[in-house]
Amino acid sequence: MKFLLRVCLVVVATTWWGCEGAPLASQADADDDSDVVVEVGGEADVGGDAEAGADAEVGGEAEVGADVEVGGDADMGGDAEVVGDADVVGDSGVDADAGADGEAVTDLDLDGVDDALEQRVAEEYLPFLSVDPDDGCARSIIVFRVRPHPEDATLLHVVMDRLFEEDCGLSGHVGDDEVFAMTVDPAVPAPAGILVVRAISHQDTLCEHVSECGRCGSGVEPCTAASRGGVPGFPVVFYSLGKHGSYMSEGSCDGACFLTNYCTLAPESSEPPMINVGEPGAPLVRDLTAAGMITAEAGWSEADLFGYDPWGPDDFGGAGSVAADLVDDAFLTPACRP
Ligand SMILES: [Ca+2]
Ligand SMILES: [Ca+2]
Ligand SMILES: [Ca+2]
Repeated sequence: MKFLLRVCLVVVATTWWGCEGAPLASQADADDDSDVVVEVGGEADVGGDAEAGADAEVGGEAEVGADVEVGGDADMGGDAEVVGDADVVGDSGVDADAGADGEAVTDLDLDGVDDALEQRVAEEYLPFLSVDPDDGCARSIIVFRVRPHPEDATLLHVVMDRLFEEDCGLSGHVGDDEVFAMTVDPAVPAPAGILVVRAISHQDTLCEHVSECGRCGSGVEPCTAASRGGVPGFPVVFYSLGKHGSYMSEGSCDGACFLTNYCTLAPESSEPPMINVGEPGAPLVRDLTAAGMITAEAGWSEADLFGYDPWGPDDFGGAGSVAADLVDDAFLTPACRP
């Protein structure tokens, strides 16, 4: 079946999302019976008027407005402003279709991608995550962001921010944010659809190291690969023992940062709970404790980390700002193809 969403965000002073040109179309076949067609563009769609029904469908105007401020600050230094609104065309058609077979298209974060597809991509295209079996502070979650790739809307850009309760390496601290990002072709099943992965360890320090690998032809190193869920060929993200610096190869990790980082290929991928936090203009999560991620029940005990807002201005404990991580262009992996 085919769902048609027409979504346009006009974002002043931002370049990551083009609405002024000819419509871009992306068609993602994530499963056998669901085609999600996304058309972006057309001033007419936005300029008409934001329908009350459409706004209600996507979560309410008040929420959109409030959220935009956060995204603007984080992404554009406070200059970004959404002047248009998301207009979901064909609500009745979507609803009717949903009633027919029990599936619904939901796009609460207003990026034009079915949120269910975002979730599937995060789960199915997740790399092999190698945490050292001897790591003494591995308690963690992943907050992620999936959106159309800004340079090619037929691809998806995925940012995954792994939040550890603690960095227990040299000069450790409570809270630890370690990011990798990737470009995914949702039309190609994993792992082949994982086109390129980039990790940055110890970002903005003397120890910063950028590593990238993938299937994007010349100039991009092939990834170290491991089996995930019995399927071979998944790229490996290495987290250094205790410090959790992330690297795309064991060789670039071992001895890194003045002999403080060492990695090993774990026997199993370490996959913590994951949550889609939405987009800067339309967050899905504002409190990771209320969302059931950072909770005493899950074993978390550092009071500073409870109630953390992944889109708020605060740092994650003694680590960096998650909101800044999620919009950091340093993690914008290329829109390349094999
Ligand atoms: Ca979405
Ligand atoms: Ca998204
Ligand atoms: Ca760390």
